[in-house]
Amino acid sequence: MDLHTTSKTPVTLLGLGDMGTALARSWLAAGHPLTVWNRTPRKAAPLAAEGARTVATPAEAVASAQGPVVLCLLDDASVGETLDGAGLSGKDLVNLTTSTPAEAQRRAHWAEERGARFLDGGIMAVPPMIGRPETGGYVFYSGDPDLFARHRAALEVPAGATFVGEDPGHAALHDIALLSAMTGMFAGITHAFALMSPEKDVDRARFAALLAGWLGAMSTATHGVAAQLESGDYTEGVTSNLAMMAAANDSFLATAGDQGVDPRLLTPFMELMRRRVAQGHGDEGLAGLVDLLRSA
Ligand code: FVH
Repeated sequence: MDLHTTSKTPVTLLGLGDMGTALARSWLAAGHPLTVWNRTPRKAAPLAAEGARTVATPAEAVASAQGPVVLCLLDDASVGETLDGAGLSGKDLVNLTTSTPAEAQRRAHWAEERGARFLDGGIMAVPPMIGRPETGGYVFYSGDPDLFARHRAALEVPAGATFVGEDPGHAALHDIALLSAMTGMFAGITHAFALMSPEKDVDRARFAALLAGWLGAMSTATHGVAAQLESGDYTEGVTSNLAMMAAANDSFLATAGDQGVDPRLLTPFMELMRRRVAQGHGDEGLAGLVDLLRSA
């Protein structure tokens, strides 16, 4: 595509793995001039056939960039290797590579030292969700707010864009917080199916639908925790208090034993609840457990 025949922001993309390729296709489909580079060049060939311009080196890609230089690589180390030797002065870097908050902060500082503007991103989507707004996928961004504003339209092509602050580590922190919560949910799902699995007369698909509905309904607990942490009153709005929940844990453990299920995915959280109740906070909701975790 001729860069001068479209008003769409030209995008440069380094990294054509599963996610990078999905991002590339969304920009091409939306008519953005796209320049791509990948360490293994053969992965760029299908995109070249679809209209992308391919270049031989990251330095060449960055040098010719007239819009955001998006990185979607394996990890922070591969970002450093890829950009080593590229002339970054005056360039707009948007790093969608999964990083820790500390890595993102260091990378932002590293980029600024080299004269580049920097935005970090945490992708809350899997490749099939890219370019499909109806799936609800989005990307957390943090770092330079002017850079986000300047390239927002292009960045919203693959998935929604949610800016979470000027601290470049905040996108990664939001990303990892959500994924950590997901890990806890997956642990619960695993335990629930283990409890049910000896029962040959239980329809798994029906149980799965019941479980999904229940998890969805319970997920609104997030708002109660936020309100309690904000007000400092951990009894605010409590409908199911810790003492009641901790007492019910005995039934959960007994049932796990009866069904031959190892309770290890639940017991650390139950122990936290027990400690908070023992400290005299049985009338609270979940917010006090946040304090317990932070003081561990
Ligand atoms: N795929 C997913 O479901 C998740 C969804 C949430 C966000 N992640 C993160 O996105 C980054 C890229 O993920 P990906 O799915 O594209 O990953 P791969 O398919 O494994 O591709 C990795 C690309 O990185 C290149 N690469 C690896 N090491 C180096 C290096 N030292 N120097 C230069 N490039 C490197 C690799 O190149 P090649 O192997 O094809 O030559 C791929 O382009 C990632 O941070 C996820 O956590 C995806």
